Amino acid sequence: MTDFDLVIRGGTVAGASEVRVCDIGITGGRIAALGAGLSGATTLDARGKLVLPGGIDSHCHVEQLSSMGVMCADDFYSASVSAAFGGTTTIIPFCAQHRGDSLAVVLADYHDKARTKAVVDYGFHLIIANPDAATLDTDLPAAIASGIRSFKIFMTYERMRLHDEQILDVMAAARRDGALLMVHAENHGMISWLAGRLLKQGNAAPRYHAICHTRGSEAEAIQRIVALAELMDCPILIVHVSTAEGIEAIRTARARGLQVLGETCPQYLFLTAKDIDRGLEGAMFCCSPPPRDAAGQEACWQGLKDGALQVYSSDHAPYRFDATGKLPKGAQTTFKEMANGVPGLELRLPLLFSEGYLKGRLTLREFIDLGSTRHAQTYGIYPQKGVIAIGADADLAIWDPEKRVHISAAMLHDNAGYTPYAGRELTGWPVTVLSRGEVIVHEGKLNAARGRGRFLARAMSDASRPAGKQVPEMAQLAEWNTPLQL
Ligand code: DUC
Ligand code: ZN
Ligand code: ZN
Repeated sequence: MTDFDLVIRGGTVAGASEVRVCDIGITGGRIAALGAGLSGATTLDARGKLVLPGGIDSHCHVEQLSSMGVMCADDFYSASVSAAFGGTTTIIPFCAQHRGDSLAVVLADYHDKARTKAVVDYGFHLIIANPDAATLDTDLPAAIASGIRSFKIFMTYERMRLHDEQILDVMAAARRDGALLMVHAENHGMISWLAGRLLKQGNAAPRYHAICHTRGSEAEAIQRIVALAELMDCPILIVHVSTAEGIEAIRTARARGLQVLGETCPQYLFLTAKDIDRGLEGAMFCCSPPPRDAAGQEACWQGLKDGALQVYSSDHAPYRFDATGKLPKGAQTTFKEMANGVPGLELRLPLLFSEGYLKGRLTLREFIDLGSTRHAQTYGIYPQKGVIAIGADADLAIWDPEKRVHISAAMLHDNAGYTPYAGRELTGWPVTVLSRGEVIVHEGKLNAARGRGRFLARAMSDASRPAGKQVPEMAQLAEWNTPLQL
């Protein structure tokens, strides 16, 4: 007589409140017991290994068309397989509206694409580039009610950016419907002015990308979006923060009691602008914002440590180093024409485990929080995901903390064809990965049917609850009994 479908035996298990050696009993895809001497129909030996919540990557681009019309190299199959091999069991990619698109049509299309291909569970964020009445008053509330409780807007990119009044409209909608607003914060004018001048003078190599996207452009945009959010009392999360100045702006806003969250990504911890300065090949390291310098990396580590930055995501944006992606005009491609973004779904957690946890920059709990738990809490899927606790989905990554891995593009499962982290030696690897109790990766082999991943309808999270702070002018309106209709 066995008590559970599966027992994971004798691993060092990071539960919600303590790390201890125990068995995990799994039944019906959920964690049913934590204890000693459990018996299961099948047993998985985890002695000497760490059993951690599966990772959650809440910022990745999958089967998404860029604003320049370039399709990224991964579809929902390759991206989710790559995620699984890197210990990530939930992804939240974007469903991207472009100008002129109907949000409802675009969303139906992303559902179709993901449903038949994803091998891990997934949610969606929206990208809003066309904040017209149909979008804000009809399609957006419907999408939010269907469990898509976050959306991203851009302050830069010619074809994506919203101006300040549009941003205020979007904030009003987010607040009204209980969604979290994610913001790509860079000052468009500074970037495009510099790019125009540089290109005119014949400076077109990838390295000029990092010059145009100045530190100040990130800091200015974060300060501006914080001011707009304060006017609306609208919670915001600044994605892919890369600079000390930007992090400081978030810290200051948080110290004032504003609901401002931040995210950083591997490229800001492990790459610098020097990586871009290698001729045309530098395109493989180009993303927006760009990697900075050692001081910027240090600021990002500090931000992760002290809570200015809540989550660590990949911003996986895979484009091949050829005419289908980075180089639409071959060697003649200017830095303004390259597809923006770097791959990182699979290496996100191994990089942080090896260089963050094992090197003593982060505790094990911080590693788990930054790579999994906080994503679940922030985006409304906690405690179904992001925690090892009774009743939670058995989404688990079993890490061999001593396994040494030499990184190469060939060992990875995405379609980018390169990795910015090639040649590094990492320690620690997720050798077995479970999704809802099914072993989907074990010792380098995939055992997951296409389309087994399920859509996650997410709940409103505390992160998207307004702080309840009114600016004096709004308070005055309320006093006059003329509150604004949002
Ligand atoms: N920057 C973005 O804003 N999105 C995708 C990739 C990138 O570099
Ligand atoms: Zn962005
Ligand atoms: Zn992105």
